[in-house]
Amino acid sequence: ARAEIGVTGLSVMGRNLARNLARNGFSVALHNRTVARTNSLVADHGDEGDFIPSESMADFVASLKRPRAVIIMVKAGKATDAVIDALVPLLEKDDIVIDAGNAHFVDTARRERDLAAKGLHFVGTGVSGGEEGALLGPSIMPGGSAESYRKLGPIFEKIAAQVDGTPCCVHVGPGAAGHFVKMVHNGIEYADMQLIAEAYDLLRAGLGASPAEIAEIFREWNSGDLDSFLIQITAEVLAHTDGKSGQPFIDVVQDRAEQKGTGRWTVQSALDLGVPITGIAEATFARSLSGHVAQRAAAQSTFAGRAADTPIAGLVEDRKQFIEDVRNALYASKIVAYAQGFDHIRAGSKDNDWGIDPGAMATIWRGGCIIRAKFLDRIREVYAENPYLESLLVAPYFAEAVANGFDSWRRVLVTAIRGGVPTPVFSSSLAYVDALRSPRLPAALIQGLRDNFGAHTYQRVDRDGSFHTMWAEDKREVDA
Ligand code: NBP
Repeated sequence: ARAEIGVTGLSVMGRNLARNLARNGFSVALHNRTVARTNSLVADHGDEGDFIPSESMADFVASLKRPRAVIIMVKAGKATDAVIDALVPLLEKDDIVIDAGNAHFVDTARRERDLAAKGLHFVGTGVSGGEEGALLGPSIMPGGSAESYRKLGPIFEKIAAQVDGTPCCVHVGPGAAGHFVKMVHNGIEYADMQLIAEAYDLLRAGLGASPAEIAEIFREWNSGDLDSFLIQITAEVLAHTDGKSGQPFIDVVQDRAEQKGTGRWTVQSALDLGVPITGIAEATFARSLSGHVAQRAAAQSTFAGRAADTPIAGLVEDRKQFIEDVRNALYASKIVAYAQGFDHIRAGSKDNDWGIDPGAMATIWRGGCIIRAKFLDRIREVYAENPYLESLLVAPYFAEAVANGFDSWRRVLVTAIRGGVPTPVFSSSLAYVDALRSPRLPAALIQGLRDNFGAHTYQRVDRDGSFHTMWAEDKREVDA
């Protein structure tokens, strides 16, 4: 046995991860349910490093040095359980099973418990960066035991993306911490993409600009605070012309956004933890809404187009100002989405005793992953200064950016609402900040109503204790 690490599941992600490992000098055992994939990897890239292919799971396990480290990179869900079931009987105490797919963290927690009972380490690991990241350096978010990280850390840190000499990989925390953080990362990605889409929609409707012209605006934005991978590829996608029709590519793509589940899981978990991640939730619902084709058709014929009194183009007087306003609103909304995502990570960490360092997450997301951005350096700095910050929003740098954006944000939303352009994440993000900074919320009325119909009691502003008003009687107040 000579392989230092193994990969089973050699579709696009596993194949590229295995190549990345081999190119970095590790000897890699290879396995895939369908042998043809293993063979084609060796045929196409066998010269890139030391690959040890096996047709059977037993030979694959036998080719690994002990304690063994096996990466599973298959379709998340049943396939992962099938592979674990085939693998585990062949393993021995202290071997490490790494699930690098997009597993639901609840499944990861279950699998870790099951394998721990057999003396095995199970390491649920988030991997972000898509196909290219897997090959050239992803952002890696491993959970599992500290002991397993002692072996895996040096390998993962070597194959991860590097930013300013720092690897985009850190031991996130025990148990399912890694997959939890990857899930929230994807949730933030949903919000980020929806915000970009709303900005594009506003610019297109407000300026009557072509996708190619809007691509230029995004290209310019990418040289400032908004500098990020997603803004960069937005410019690329908007500038692209469809080869078949000669139309802008964006106009020949069906406007129904798909999802694989990580956004939904993020929102479900946030509901359980009571964390208001409004941006991610609105972004997830916006994708769902886009897919409700029959409802959209019915509403379109009922309300005729955008149903606005004044088309948005007629509302934009100063084009330059409008572009700047959209930019500021996008940046402020993005800060809100990240603030909410980091709140979610902190709540999940507290609930599960994971001890996740939020600043370390910002650090490992600076490179390799889909949400990589200059902005994450700021988040890293903010948490380095104060890891117990109440909210990213109140850190001086972000507070200033949000406060500076207020006027733009409101102007853009007034224009969007009058012109009938839907901006769920721009809007809900401003509402979130306005609610947080309100000295008094109408939640007091909710409490009054709850006490009225259900005797749910309330607290007073001027006295300690819980109280109930006898609504159906003489409305006297009693201690509850
Ligand atoms: P897929 O998610 O398309 O899965 C294909 C792989 O799963 C193949 O190797 C296939 O084997 C194997 N597999 C299946 Br399906 N059912 C199996 C079973 N019952 N037993 C054994 N193997 C089985 O591959 P991918 O796109 O490379 O993604 C791999 C993982 O990485 C997923 O969890 C994904 O969510 C995650 N991820 C993907 C990206 C991305 O950008 N694509 C990014 C980050 C994370 P076969 O060849 O025999 O059919």
